[in-house]
Amino acid sequence: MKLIFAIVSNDDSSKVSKELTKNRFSVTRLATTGGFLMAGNTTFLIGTDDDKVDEVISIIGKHSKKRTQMVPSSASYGVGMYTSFPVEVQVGGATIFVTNIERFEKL
Ligand code: 2BA
Repeated sequence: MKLIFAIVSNDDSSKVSKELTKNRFSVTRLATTGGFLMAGNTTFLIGTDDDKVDEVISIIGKHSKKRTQMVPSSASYGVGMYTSFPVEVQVGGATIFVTNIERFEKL
């Protein structure tokens, strides 16, 4: 058995959740925050059989869009003056970790 952690943009999370549930996967959604952008995202926990991992990843990938976001950055002129300018960062589609589960119980 595997546990999949999938970090998805909040904009895609409803669709991802709906599609996983429709395909009979059990899903837990956590409200999380990215450490770089400090923006909300959604982390899905999905426990599933080894042979279903690719199907889960394919569903998540199909419904998670890549997008760009502007974030403020700063540069120094070397004379104690700083200026702020926006830089483009690419976010998503999804960041996925797959881990082994030693034991699974539902009591
Ligand atoms: P954030 O940490 O808010 O990162 C948002 C996007 O900013 C990242 O998109 C990446 O393009 C960029 N970024 C992140 N850290 C950076 C840094 N130190 N310098 C420059 N650019 C940086 P994604 O890679 O698609 O990540 C989306 C979200 O997935 C992340 O939000 C974070 O919540 C999570 N994530 C990504 N990689 C992770 C990892 N290795 N471990 C844990 N969480 C991760």
